[in-house]
Amino acid sequence: MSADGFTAAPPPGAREDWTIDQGWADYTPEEHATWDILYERQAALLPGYACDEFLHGLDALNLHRGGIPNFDEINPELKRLTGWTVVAVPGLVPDEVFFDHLANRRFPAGQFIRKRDQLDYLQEPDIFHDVFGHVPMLTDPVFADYMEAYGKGGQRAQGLGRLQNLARLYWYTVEFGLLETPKGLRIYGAGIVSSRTESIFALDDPSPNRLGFDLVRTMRTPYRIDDFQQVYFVIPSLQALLDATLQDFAPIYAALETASDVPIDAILAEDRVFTAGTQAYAAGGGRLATAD
Ligand code: HBI
Ligand code: FE
Repeated sequence: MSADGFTAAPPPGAREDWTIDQGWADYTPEEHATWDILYERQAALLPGYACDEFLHGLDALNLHRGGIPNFDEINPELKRLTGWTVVAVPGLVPDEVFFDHLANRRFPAGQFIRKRDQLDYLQEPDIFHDVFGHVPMLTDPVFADYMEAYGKGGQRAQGLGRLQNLARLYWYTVEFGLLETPKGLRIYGAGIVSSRTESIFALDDPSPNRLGFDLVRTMRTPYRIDDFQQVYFVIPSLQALLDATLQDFAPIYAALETASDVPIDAILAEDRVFTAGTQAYAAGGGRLATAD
């Protein structure tokens, strides 16, 4: 939001709600091939890493047909399963626009695909991150409700000036969340499943802390957008995640006004510890820039 309180105007060619046509016919053969490369290596890696709900969603939407998915082909099935649709946007959209889409069960997905020299990492969400990473989980009815609740909560958090806390919840769940299953820890976060290197790091590397999810704890923990996470939070079930959000956040936000941030690598006495990480990766300065 700008200083005068108005949302930035959509860029030329975009609608009032920042959506654009996907323009599927205009993707080049090289762009379709980039999707295929990314798809093939993630699909090969993810059994044993991603949670069953994610893998089922990937199948349900038939995302493996080859090339960049056409939203007109995904949407009827997604809509039938959970009432969600995917809409195309130019890239990051203002927070309030983002929340309004989520609150109405529309997921805004970047229209563009990354270039070949950025296969492993980019900060702006492209169509591979948004569609491969986020959309499969939206086929799960419980997760679908959680995302809508997040959109509605975002609108309230903005009014209460606590957006930073809610954004941390999004980061540590929707983007970088882990799920405890009878088969072991599994990934459900879109930022992890859409990254080959972070999928391996998040589950297998001894560096990061892996701690039980707690709503307030998560909201007190800063995050990094430039490298692998130093802490991942583990939910016991998607239902438990949804249940945690079905309460009035106003008293929590009020308490957070005076609560301090938890250092990103800290383990608290009350944390449920899955992994007490060595933090060796972060201490070594990270290596994302030279990954692969
Ligand atoms: N826009 N397209 C897009 N995708 C996002 O994930 C996104 C966004 N705008 C704001 C935003 N995320 C976050 O800052 C909010 O969750 C707070
Ligand atoms: Fe994302």
